[in-house]
Amino acid sequence: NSGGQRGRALSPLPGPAPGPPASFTVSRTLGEDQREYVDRKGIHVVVGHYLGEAAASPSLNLTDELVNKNEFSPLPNEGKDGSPVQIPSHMLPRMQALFRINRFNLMASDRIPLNRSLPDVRKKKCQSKQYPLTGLPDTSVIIVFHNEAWSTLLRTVWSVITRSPRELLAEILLVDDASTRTFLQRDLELYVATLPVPVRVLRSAARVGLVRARLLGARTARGRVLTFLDAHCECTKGWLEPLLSRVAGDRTRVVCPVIDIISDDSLAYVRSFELHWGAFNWELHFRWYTMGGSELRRRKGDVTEPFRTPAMAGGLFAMDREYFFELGAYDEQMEIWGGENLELSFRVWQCGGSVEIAPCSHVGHLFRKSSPYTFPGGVGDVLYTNLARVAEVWMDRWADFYFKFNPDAAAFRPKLNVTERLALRSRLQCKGFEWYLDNVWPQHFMPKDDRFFGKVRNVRTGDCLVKPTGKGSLNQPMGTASTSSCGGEDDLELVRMFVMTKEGVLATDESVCLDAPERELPAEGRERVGHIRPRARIMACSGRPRQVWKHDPQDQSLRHVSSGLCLDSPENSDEEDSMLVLNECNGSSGQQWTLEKVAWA
Ligand code: LR7
Ligand code: MN
Repeated sequence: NSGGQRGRALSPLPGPAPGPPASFTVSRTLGEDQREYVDRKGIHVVVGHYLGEAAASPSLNLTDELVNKNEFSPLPNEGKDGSPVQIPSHMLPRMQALFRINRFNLMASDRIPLNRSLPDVRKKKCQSKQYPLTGLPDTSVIIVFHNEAWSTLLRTVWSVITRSPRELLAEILLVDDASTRTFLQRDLELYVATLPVPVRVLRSAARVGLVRARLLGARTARGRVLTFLDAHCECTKGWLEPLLSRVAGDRTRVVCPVIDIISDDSLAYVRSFELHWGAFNWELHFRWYTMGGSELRRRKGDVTEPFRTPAMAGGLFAMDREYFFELGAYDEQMEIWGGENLELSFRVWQCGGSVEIAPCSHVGHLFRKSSPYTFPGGVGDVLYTNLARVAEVWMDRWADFYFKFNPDAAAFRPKLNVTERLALRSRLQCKGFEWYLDNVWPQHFMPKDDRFFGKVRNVRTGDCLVKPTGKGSLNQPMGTASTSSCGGEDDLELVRMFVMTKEGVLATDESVCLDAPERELPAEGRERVGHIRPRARIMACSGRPRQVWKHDPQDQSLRHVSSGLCLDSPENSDEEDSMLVLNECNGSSGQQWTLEKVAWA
């Protein structure tokens, strides 16, 4: 045996090559070959110097040897303190080829020591905060994986070991969801046996997906708290104590760390904004939203204080073990990936608990732009069935809304069997989704009886408002769609749907609002000419007066309250064709807007 050909050849991985897939939006170009993308969780990711479009290059036969754990030995200073890895230029072709295996820079990861150092990214106040260990429950850390790379998996484990107080760490459970890579078999077990804390490897014989894999771990866990992590995380200093102390204070709290970014390109550790909270859009895709002004001011008192979040990202959280099971654990009928984070979030909130983010706890997660693994049954079918289950069980009338506007998911509705989950919901006497919206997410932009939902159409042009998508979807001029495309009753495109609240906020999904500058008087000596008229833009909803509009059902004007100007689709707008601007109100048809209700449930 020449030593080269160990094992069978794996078939090339399906799906797109690295680099941004079509569904990603380039939000800005940073330099020659650096671009920033918004990934599928709405997080900004910089795709940098190593990988440009060029990375979509060489095809490679993925043999077992290639996906081996150790083609490159770690270098002591590589990735130190979370710094980006430098790859010598002669290795770039190899690096790009290896990227395809896990959809992140495997060569970079393999060159970083498994126990690399990371910066202490916490706020000063967090660093000095005391957490008396005697009062804290211990935890089992549960990490599920399917064909994870050796270096990322073991770096996750090492970061837990080196940065958790030993007395709080009952054990680490590695749950193998039917991986096929050989190094994750015996090699892994031999390796973990040498570690200074109990690490158990549990195996699922068949691919069960992350929900049932986590359940497998949870059922054998011995710690009082379950702490879940993805298999490509790095915990930073002091990550565990804030989570456990919140659970200790109230067992019905489900506590998430701040999720920092490990670059899929350079493996750099990038601290992310602490004051993000999670929710979702009209398609039930998880999204991050930024904490608003009043909450920010309230928090000035104590920046270490955990804050409530309507939803969790899903992968990283701590929860009391007994409470986890009392509350119905997970929906076992959920497959592979997706939806379980919303299901758990709704269930916790609606059934009496809370979900929160502890800003003093920081854990890095390696964000990828696409999944490296297979989705038995097809990615769409898997995700939509899971989401359909979430809607059907927890969302009441808003399930009808979801299915009406998401036909891909609606196709699965008749086939769902959610009897057991509905029984759980009534046994636990959980509150309804309206309660959730009103109390847990008062800033939400879901349709409701107290607000308008539908299309906003200009009388002169017949065009209707359309949410700008793609390229950096915020801070863009509000778009319009032509009469023909925003058609009639059967046009159910979500980009053309808007809500208008009692307060006069005109919003679309993902918490983006129609916005315009406060009255902008022309600078002295300057004429108020066409192109300096304030444009109507789409901005993150802020609750500020400049986002307040008033629609007059009589003259059909849509008035920008703080400036007194009217939203206008002016006739003579040659170069700014189809631009919406603010003008002095004049009653012209370009300033008339009809609010066309669309039934949603
Ligand atoms: O069939 C599978 N079996 C598995 O064991 C599929 C996946 N997995 C494992 C996988 O190896 C990984 O450890 O499950 C974990 C999550 O899968 P990823 O890392 O491919 O998914 P992700 O990071 O895109 O997933 C996010 O959304 C998922 C929805 O089901 C889960 O909730 C993930 O835990 C979640 N990750 C995070 O929340 C990290 C921060 C992301 C953000 C924002
Ligand atoms: Mn992940």
